[in-house]
Amino acid sequence: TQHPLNNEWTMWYVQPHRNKTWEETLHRITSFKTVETFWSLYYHIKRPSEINIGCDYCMFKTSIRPMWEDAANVKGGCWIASFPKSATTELNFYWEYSLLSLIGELYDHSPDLCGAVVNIRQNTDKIALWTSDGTNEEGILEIGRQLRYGLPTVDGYVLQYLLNSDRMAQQGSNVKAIYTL
Ligand code: M7G
Repeated sequence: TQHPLNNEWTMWYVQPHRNKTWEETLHRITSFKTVETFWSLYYHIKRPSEINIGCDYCMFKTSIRPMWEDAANVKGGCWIASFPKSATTELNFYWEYSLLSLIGELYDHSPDLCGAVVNIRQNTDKIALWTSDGTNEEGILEIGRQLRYGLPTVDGYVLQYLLNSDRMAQQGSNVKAIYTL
């Protein structure tokens, strides 16, 4: 027997390519809606620390595209945690924790959640959980507090909530967090 999830989810992969727009580099891997199909996908693909620099994984509710422009994201934002390149165990663990908290609907405000993204980059890797309502302070903070439990307790780790509209408008430059935990 299969154990149904509350939502159907889709896993995506971003592989940068110099002759393509960002949207063209976004590839859908597969969708799943049971605990068993989640785990068979998860064990089949590489851990975040094993994928190439410049690449991302995204896991979003199937109805939501993993981009700022989607109707579910345009007024939302995300909690972002950064990991030094040496922290591969922490990165992989936190990615797993984030995915399980999404599919398991761990939060009172789970309906606000859209998905999760891991960015593998040259200097610092990042994991972000995207929520749909950047004005729902109570929901954002409840989700942020739960997310803190999965982060290493050593200093240097902070969670910052950024609005997607600010990230869209200020590409490249430093976007100011509206909440920090
Ligand atoms: P990033 O991959 O989120 O993080 O954004 P990084 O700065 O650490 O690499 C890199 C670039 O990808 C952005 O400046 C955009 O040009 C493009 N990009 C990323 N996202 C998530 C989006 C998106 O949702 N929509 C669009 N149009 N471009 C995006």
